[in-house]
Amino acid sequence: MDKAEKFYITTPIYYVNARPHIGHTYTTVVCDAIARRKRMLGVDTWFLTGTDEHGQKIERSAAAAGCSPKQFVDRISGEFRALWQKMRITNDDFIRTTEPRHMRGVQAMFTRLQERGYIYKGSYSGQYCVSDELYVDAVGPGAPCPECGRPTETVHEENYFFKLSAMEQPLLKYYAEHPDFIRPETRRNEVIAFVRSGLRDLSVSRTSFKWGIPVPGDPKHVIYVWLDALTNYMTAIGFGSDDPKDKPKLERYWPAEVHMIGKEIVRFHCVYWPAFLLAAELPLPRSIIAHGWLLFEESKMSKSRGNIVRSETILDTLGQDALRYFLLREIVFGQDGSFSFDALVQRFNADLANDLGNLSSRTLSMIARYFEGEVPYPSPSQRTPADEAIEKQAQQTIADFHTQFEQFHFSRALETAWLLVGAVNKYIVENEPWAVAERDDKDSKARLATILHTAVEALRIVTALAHPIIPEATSRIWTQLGLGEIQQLDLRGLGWGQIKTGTKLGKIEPVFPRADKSVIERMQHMEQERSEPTLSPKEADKGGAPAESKTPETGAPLVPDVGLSGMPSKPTQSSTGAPPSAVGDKAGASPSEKISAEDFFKVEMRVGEVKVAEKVKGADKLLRLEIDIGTEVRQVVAGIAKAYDPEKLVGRKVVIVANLQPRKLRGLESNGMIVAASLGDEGLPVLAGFLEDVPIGSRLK
Ligand code: ME8
Repeated sequence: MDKAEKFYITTPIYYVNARPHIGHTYTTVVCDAIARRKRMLGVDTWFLTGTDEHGQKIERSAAAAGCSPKQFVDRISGEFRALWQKMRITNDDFIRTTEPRHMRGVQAMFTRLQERGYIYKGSYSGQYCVSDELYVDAVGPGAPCPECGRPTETVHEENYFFKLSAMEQPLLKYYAEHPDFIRPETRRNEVIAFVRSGLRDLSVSRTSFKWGIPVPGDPKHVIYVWLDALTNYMTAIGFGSDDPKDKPKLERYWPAEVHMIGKEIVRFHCVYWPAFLLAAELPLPRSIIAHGWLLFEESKMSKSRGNIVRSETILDTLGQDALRYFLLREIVFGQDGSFSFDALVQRFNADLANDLGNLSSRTLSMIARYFEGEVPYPSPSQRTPADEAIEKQAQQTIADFHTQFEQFHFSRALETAWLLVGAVNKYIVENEPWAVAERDDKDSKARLATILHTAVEALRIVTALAHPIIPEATSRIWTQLGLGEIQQLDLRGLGWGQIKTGTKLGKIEPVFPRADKSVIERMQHMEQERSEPTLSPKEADKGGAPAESKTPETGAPLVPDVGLSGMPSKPTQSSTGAPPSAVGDKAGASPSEKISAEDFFKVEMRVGEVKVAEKVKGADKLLRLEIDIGTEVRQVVAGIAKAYDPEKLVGRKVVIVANLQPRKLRGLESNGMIVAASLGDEGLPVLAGFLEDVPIGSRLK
């Protein structure tokens, strides 16, 4: 490999409207593993991640949390950064789109496009999806976004436009000439079909909100968030900087070799970004790699669906290697894959604790016991076909692992490495070194040395290959092998027979203590505890979310059960999801039990508007509602079907308790409760409402 070779890899910059979850961790860990391996191959590597902090969505999330956008973005961006530090992610830089270096660079990009005649002023009238920050082809207020299905908003604005239509042919030409630009193939085909179907000019400025980067010379406008966000890949390495010190970095690392993204942002990266760069006469990234989604409870893990799992829960129980190994081994890269705590623990126990953990501890402890902790000399006269087979397999493993990893087949690469682990464990069992050690003759001693040498060599090779994926455990095994710091290892020369006879082993300790079943419950419990209420400014200042009070048995928040429909929180509610009883009756908190104002303030009630309402099959009391609460659209399953026709509810404002943990009713996730009075013995629900017009998202206090 050429010493001058360089490699620049990026993750998407994550929105700060949601706290990090293992979906974000997935992309970051994949990039981290790639970057670590590249460095081990002697490649000059630059790895960038960061946070995307502008736009209406963020502005609204901050308003909903009752704090300034700045306070809001500082807090959540800090959480991303802290998580990557806790996980020892090896990013070389962390870019925030609110940093001056970035803002300057985006303005420079805007000006560059303007100077080349690709930006003009016009007016836009149409639908906009705030959640995707996307102008969409949809008709009429509230029409669903074709990308995500959420209601769109109508905008009429004087805007700056980018001549995307002019880039149609240049883009198609570029895709044709660079078959590896978009991967995998399915995404490439989708993108080509999309561009072929025709591109319309793109509005690249907004005047309806302020939280963004001002258009140079026309500060009434802020620059479209995607033009802002995509440019991070260049501003982070010095684009737009006047400082001559930044120039070599930009020249060295741009264009990036890999932009790693999730499949939902392919259009922005594979159409808009290359179009901006072609128009700006700047080099395009070498490849955009789109992976699939991490699913939890059968749908994409995301804040709006309320089905997220936090990395911290796994880090604090099984450790980072368990999470990293799971993500790369269990999820077939490029496809969607499911996360479950059961599967995580199963993988951990089977592959790490049993297979690798056993190979390491039995091999090293036998060398300690029979050879005073020094790697023994393998006697050529004592080599058998079994030793040769292991050596051959190890050499093949190195070659295959590299090829598979380079092609982003992480799961297959790990499978290849673990086949070797399995083969060596079997070899040890079949060759019974413990029985050979019982025999007190010279040949037996030489045979024992050969067996353990074969085992330790294979262990060394697997440890080296697996290091970018499970850095902590492999560093420890490396030290136990007496080989010092694994970071010093150059993967380029990895081959059989390199461990020196007489190498003194380090202190032997177990690397992966087996996890018992209780770990699953512990993780599930931790997830419930960590479920996130929206931050108030006070909490944002404190740097943490308040712990919710919980009933000890159910883990449900201690919300007085006062006519809340939709998400039963008390065991007294029927399994059909019937509405809870009225104020102060048998199902609710006794009226004499007072709660503090502080407890009350923990309940986040918001005004929402029903966008979709429909009956739930097989449940005569339940309706499935989609309610827009300003920052997002929530699915709520409410026990109000006996009192309300679904058609009449659409467009109606309701009050929802927004910070309840999600629950499943009839297999549907319910993400909040609707506030209603509950009348008579039957508890007939009557929805709470307002006489005055109240904006969506307003908080009740
Ligand atoms: O889209 N499964 O930010 P974002 C797999 N700011 N990957 C997931 C995931 C899941 N369930 N959830 C999130 C944005 N991701 C923009 C990007 S880039 C110039 C601007 C990962 O916070 C995945 O990489 O919504 C996905 O593309 C990204 O997080 C979206 O992060």
